[in-house]
Amino acid sequence: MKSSLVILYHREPYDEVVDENGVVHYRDKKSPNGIVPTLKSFFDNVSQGTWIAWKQVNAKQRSKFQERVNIEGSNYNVRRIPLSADQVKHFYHITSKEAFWPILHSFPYHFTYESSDWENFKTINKAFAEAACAEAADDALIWVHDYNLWLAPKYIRELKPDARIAFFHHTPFPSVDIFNILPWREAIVESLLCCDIVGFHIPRYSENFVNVARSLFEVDVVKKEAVPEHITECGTALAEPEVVTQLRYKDQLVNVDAFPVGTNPQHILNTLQKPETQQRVKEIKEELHGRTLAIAAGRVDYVKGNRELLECYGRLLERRSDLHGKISLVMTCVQPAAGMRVYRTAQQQIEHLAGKINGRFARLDWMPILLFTQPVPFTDLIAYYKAADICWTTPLRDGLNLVAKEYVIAHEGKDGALILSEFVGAAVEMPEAILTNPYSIDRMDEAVDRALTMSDEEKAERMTKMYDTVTKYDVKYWADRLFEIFQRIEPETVADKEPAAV
Ligand code: GDG
Repeated sequence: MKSSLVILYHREPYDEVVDENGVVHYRDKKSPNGIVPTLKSFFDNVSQGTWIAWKQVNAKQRSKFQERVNIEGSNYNVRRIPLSADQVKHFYHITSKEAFWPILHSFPYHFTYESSDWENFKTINKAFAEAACAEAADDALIWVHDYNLWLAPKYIRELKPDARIAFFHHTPFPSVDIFNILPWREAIVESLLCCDIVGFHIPRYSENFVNVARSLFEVDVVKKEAVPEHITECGTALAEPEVVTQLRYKDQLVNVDAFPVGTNPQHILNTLQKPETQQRVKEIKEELHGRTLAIAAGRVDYVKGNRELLECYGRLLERRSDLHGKISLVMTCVQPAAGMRVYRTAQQQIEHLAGKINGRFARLDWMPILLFTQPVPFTDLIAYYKAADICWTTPLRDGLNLVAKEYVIAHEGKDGALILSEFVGAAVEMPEAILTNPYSIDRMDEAVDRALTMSDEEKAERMTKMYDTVTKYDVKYWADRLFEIFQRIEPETVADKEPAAV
């Protein structure tokens, strides 16, 4: 049976479990955290679905590679694209992370052209598109995720002219001057203009995309609208007053959507209520001996602003000796997959700075920074959020930033303080956070001072408003809203096109 919904995403949505007889079982991932379960929930609305992801295999594994995997007890299959280690390295670790990622996050000086392998990128995108088309019904909805698969829509449209194609960007989308640095810009944008919907987290990113498209091709703006009701229209770095919501390019009507992904508040609240989480919160508080706790959670990545955060913390301890022994910073700075040379320096910087601060200020009874370079279990993370007086999340750029939302939920709108970068998508959803500019030493210092001195009443007032926002615009809201938009796209909006020869 062909699928009426096909999702293309680089991560696999299942666990491989080997039983006592050595038989491999593919089971649905049970954790309801993160974006994968949200995307899988779209399969609830269809009778048959397919998820397409890549899988790294060696030559021996490839000979007996199982392309299609049936997920036990579910209504969807997984179609796996086998990639060699070398293909993964060039596709994911180099071309995506050294060429696209810096441009998407407005770091053009990190952009590396020489090592990029555009041909390999095209080959892999084409393989995803062919697999999607082989699995999809003629009028299926094919939903492509993130910049790793930028070219898939074009290949899909060539093979299946009547498919409804949607694309969602999880990263920021930069301004036209930055994006157009990419030497492959026309191919990328032309592919995105084959979609029925191109989605972004916030209006600024969708406006940037529209401007890029208009700079490269003759596209017509069909519709402009006000931004969603909870999005800031003016007064902060990523605010936008209105958005283009429809474009026409040749015979394709492109709906441009901007709506931030939400979290799963109930899962966080349930985790919080578990006896083991409550016990961890109690233990953390006991270990703190009344000290103020700040939490900074995230990955090692120069875009995440870890260096700027640590430098600010170092300055705080330098200028406020009264805080010595009275404040702790817990930083989870998870290492990226091995082999990404671009992150080696970022990681060394973080470890060096944390070591320097601890070396300068630590006492036998007080370590200013507790740095985790391996992921902490989810229950521990929630316990740290709950115990933390301050959540400090100040990336230089970030598509959205789920950490900020998770922290707000863990405090149930009652207490806590959120220091949030103006340059993350979530900043235009949560103006009640202590917004700051991580590029400015003064603004960062002011923000941390503000978090340390804000009255309990003001904290509660701000957190209540943010809690209302993140619980209303949760991941279910995002998913339901998108599903409604998908249903409104009629296959007929795609004008008469002949399928390409396969
Ligand atoms: C991309 C975009 C966009 C962090 N440390 C630990 C841990 N985490 C979890 C957090 C959170 C997730 O990692 C990080 O999510 P973010 O949204 O902050 O960032 P990215 O991973 O870069 O995600 C981003 C997102 O896609 C969604 O579209 O918001 O802008 O870059 O959920 O909880 N989890 C555990 N241990 C840790 O130590 N278990």
